[in-house]
Amino acid sequence: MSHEYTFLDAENIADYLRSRPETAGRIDADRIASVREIGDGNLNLVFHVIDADGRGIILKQALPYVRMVGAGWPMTPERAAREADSLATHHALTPELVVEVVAYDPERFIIVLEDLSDHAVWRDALNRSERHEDVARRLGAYVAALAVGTSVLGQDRLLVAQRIAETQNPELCTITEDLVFTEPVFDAGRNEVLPENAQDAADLAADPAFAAAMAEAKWRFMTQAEALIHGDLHTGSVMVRGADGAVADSVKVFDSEFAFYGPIAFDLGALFANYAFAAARATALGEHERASWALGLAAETWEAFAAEFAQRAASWHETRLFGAAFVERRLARILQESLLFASAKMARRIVGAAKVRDIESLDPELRAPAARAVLTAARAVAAEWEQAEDISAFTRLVGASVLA
Ligand code: SR1
Ligand code: MG
Repeated sequence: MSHEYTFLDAENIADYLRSRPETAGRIDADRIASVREIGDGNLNLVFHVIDADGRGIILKQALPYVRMVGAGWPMTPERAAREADSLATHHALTPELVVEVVAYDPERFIIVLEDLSDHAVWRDALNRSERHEDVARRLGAYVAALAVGTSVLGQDRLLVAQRIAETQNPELCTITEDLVFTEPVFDAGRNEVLPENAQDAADLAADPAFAAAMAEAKWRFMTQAEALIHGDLHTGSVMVRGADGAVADSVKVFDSEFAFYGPIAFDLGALFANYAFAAARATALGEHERASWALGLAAETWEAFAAEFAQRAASWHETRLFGAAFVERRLARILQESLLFASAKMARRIVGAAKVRDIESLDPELRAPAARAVLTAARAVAAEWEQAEDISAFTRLVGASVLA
């Protein structure tokens, strides 16, 4: 399908806002004071617009290609519809934890979002060695809310069937299937590592246990339509507000264009992997106590998820077959699958096309050992995920290399 539409820029944004009555109460389009392009992700344009009274708004526009590569990698802008829909769905379930969608424009693939410019991207805060407390716990509760609230556990099964059909996102899922599961094993020409890590990447790709785990992970990702998951829940998809060292006074999840009905554990695994990156960075910088704190976030997220999931079980749709024993078995399976997905996520961000600043912004002499530690952790978790009985398995397997 060809997509021809006008891209937003500093010159046309005021006219655009005037054409969208939903934004009238949020910003004065006739008195725009500043427009700044702030997109730092891999895919889209993002503008922060402020009016003369200091009121702000965010405009996010999907391009018909992958921004980090350019027009050579076409990508459906319909992903913006998936993002607007999933943000609205998740916001309805946990309004305090998800950015608010003000409007969606399906003709120009623009999402108008509440202004969160008083927040910081959590990854950036972590990379500044800051500690915002209670974020990991709230993210566990967020995943549990959408795990129950969008699945047959919390919704009518006919509605779930309809939502599965409406939220298909095959192009974005294919990115994940390729970059996250296949390419760490079979390089498609997009992988890149420091020369010092070339052997580590080769060892990863040649590890039969890792390849077997990636096959299991990819199969589950492609077949387990459990809940409307975020689909890309890394620390760069979370905003935090509050003082360094204090409990965050606000946590907001955003950027869910990869959302689809998939495995609940995929979102948890993404978080666990990103805690491992933060820990590896802290270790590389000699911040050992902070490294333990960062890796310990996995337990905080997991325990909050498990508690919230179990608590919501009391009031879900089917409580006869899906009783206490089912909850216990499901949690045990989700835990193991979270480790499986975390293994994939750790490996892909080190060897694959889209990396993370936690590791990339380290000086090369620190970056190579940090990258090696994460790959060692990915392989250790891939070898043992099916034996994991509690979250301490993740901390132990990852900590052996990432905290050393
Ligand atoms: C081509 S998009 C590359 C990556 O950016 C997003 O954050 C997703 O993780 C995706 O895999
Ligand atoms: Mg993103």
